[in-house]
Amino acid sequence: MDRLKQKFFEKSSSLKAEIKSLAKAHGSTVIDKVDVSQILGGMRGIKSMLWETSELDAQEGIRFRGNSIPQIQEKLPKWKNGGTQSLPEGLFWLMLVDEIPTAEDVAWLSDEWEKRATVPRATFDVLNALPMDTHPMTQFIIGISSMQSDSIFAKRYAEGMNKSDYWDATYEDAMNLIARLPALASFIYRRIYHDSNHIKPDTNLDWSGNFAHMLGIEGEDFKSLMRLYMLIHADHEGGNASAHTAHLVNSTLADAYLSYAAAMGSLAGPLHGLANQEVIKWIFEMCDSIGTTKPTKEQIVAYVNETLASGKVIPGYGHAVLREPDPRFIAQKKFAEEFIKDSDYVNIVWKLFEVVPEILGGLGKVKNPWPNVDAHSGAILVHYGLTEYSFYTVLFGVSRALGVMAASCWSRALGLPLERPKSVNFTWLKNQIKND
Ligand code: CMX
Repeated sequence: MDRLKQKFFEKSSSLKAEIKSLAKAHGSTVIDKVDVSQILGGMRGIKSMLWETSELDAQEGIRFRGNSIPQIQEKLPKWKNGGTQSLPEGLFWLMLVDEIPTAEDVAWLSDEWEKRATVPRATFDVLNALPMDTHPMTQFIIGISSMQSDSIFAKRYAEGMNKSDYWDATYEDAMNLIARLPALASFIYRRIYHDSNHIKPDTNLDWSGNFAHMLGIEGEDFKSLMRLYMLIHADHEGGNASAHTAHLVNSTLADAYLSYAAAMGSLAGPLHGLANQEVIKWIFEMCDSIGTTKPTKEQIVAYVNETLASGKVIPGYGHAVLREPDPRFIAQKKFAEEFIKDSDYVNIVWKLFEVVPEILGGLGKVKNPWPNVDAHSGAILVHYGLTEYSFYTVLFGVSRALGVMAASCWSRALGLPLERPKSVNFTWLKNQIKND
């Protein structure tokens, strides 16, 4: 058993036993109540899912095993050959076993993913058969699904695997799938935007550094950006649409490939991960409409108001849980302040940060007028030459695999059951209110 798997087995076995006895002793303890606005309002805030890897606080933002973004940036090891950012390999380790890894652990995980990174030829053939204008997220989902025939979980399940081994097969699938994603995603990028001029992996690099290399954007700063990007998008507790989708699908014992492909379908919606492409598209349209890439604050305010008046949302602003500026936005802003001098699009993002919250706040209905993670990422990617914004959500998706795959390992190790909440119809709801 490898070193990470061994640790995971020990940690998850003891929690499993604890959960079993807690369920027996306190199964009927009432934790929370549900009100009508939650039923009608997209189940906001209903506590109904176990998710070990991270938790989201409305004010403070995401905490990975109790660690905020600045804390993980400080505690997690960086690339052994230099680089300014902590490695997402370390975050996966932390999420999976609740321990800060050593530099040696992280180097081991980089090597392990490198060994598992081969994407099957058939997947490339499937992708090459798709029309070039198929959205990159759709290609990504098809690519992931096409690898499902390699699922160790599905194979062992068909052979009659004992349920006490589910966690083991899930761990193997999770590790293989994560390892393959940079090659899959960069294949899609190079196919669509660089005439299928593919770049071989650099086996001396870490997972994100190699991803940056295979995308074809060289330079240490872009590698650092990819490490940061993969770190901050990885997990946002279990209730967000992509994580929840993975959790739901995986609860049927659908394997990691099927669960993650389904999660990517959720991420591809404009209210969720697609917002990162929508933000920069909207900024480009604003610049075209105003006729400059250096708009004044007054021009920006007018454009924001125009967008709202036409019945559209301001992409990159608002959140279902957060009630303060997203720490993931702040982390990217700090990166841009340190590494990017004089980018018109980054300056626009910062001007938007100054004016949009007041405008949205003035509408009186928006619960969170602050920027979320998607408000900043596009402008930085454009600065480094990754201008093809239809691809941006794939980057988000590669990172999100770290959280949802770690969580799937936990779900199978803890033996969490099939997810099955109760739906009601409107008549039932009205009668319930009347009877109350
Ligand atoms: N611009 C304009 N109106 C907004 C808004 C925004 N950015 N954010 C919220 N609102 C509106 C909602 O559309 C809703 O209006 P109606 O009552 O007319 O339907 C009202 O304000 C109340 O919504 P809310 O409770 O504040 O927000 P929700 O929890 O329902 O939705 C979110 C959250 C993210 C979908 C929403 O803020 C939004 O659409 N933002 C823009 C898209 C975006 O950036 N999504 C990315 C989120 C992060 C991620 O998952 O990647």
